Amino acid sequence: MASQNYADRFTRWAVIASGEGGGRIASQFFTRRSNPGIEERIVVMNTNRTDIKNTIQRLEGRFGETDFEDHVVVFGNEEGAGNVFADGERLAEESFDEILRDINTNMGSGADAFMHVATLGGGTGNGSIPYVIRRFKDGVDSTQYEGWMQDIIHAAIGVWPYEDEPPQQQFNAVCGLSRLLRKPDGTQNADMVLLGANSHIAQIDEDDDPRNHPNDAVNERLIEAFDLLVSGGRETQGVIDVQDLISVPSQIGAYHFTPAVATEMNANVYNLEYMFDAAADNAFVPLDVSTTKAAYAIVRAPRSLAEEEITENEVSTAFESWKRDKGIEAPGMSTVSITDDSRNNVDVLLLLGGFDLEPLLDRSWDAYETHKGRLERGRRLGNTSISADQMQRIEENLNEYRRFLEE
Ligand SMILES: Nc1nc2c(ncn2[C@@H]2O[C@H](COP(=O)(O)OP(=O)(O)OP(=O)(O)O)[C@@H](O)[C@H]2O)c(=O)[nH]1
Ligand SMILES: [Mg+2]
Repeated sequence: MASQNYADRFTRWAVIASGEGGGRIASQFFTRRSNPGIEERIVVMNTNRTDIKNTIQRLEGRFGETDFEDHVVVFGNEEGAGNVFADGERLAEESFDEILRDINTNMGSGADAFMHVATLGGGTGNGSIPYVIRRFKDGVDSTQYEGWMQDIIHAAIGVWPYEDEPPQQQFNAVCGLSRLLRKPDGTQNADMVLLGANSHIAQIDEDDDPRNHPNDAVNERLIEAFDLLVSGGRETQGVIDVQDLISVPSQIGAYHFTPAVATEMNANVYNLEYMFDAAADNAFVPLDVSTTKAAYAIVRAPRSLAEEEITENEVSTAFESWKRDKGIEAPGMSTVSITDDSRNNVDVLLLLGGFDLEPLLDRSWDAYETHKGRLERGRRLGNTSISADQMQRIEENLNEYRRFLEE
């Protein structure tokens, strides 16, 4: 990539959101003046026209007119998937050609990496996103689509339901995680799966305005983490690009991550190791940090600091020593991303990967079993039934992925 212009040296990310929650998370991109690394490459899919309309109205009521509407893709001829992921998947399957075409027309001259966004508690986002990723990974028709469409990196953000949500939502989440990680045949699906749990993210800052819905703070934090991730792949001294994030984790078969973020840390007060600690305390899912199998750190600092105290070397040394201190034996990298912010504040994103999933799944497993039992007893919930064989593969794929983590 030697002779390209400045913009071409960044990873060209695209955001593909599906479902109501996914759409609301992605809607924040339309409230900003610019989206570095993403530009106009945003698609918000839904099966439910009313959901989309509400999201747009709510957004424009707060921020004025946006061009959200130009990025909307409605698929399927049913109003929503009624919390049944098998329905969401079927609708995406039926409309896959249109979805692909609409994605294509929203991508300008192409993209290098997709960030797929879905909540895992519902039917539309959860049903369609793992399916769309799988179809891309299996290869889209090369006679119909441009070269860039064949060879994209697929990362995903999957959002876990609140702890107090009913069994069906928890069941969906467990199945959604399995399907993001693995195709039905047991091979790898997404190149990287970023997890965040609603209850966990919502309690990060107890100063949140209680008049707001906790989703608002959660959605903002998710986008903040994504912004930091994108910033790590920009023209800095050392760069962590998406290729770096996916290659080692995929090789070791542990490619789920969670972001852990600390922002606006005053560099005159705190040292880097303290900042890493603060970030790790704000991980987006419950986890035992010492079980991390791959770890990345992206430190965003104003130029003046990056040249003096927060250099690539300092960050790398501090990160290695922080990992040792936490008992983390994991490959990974660190980088400094520079802002032209005049304040002395530093933002830190840790991407912690391959950690033991037990603390997260523990909260949902009983509910998962409860709902699975209802399905097995033949209670029809939704139009599409999940066959016993499909169900078994979904569960076995997740169990096998977890067994692999223990090795
Ligand atoms: N973080 C976050 N979670 C949300 C938001 N909206 C809904 N959720 C969660 O998402 C799950 C429900 O999924 P939805 O996104 O509403 O469902 P959907 O993808 O539209 O699918 P259907 O409505 O079943 O067609 C629940 O676990 C909610 O707690 C949101 O704006 N932010
Ligand atoms: Mg919905």
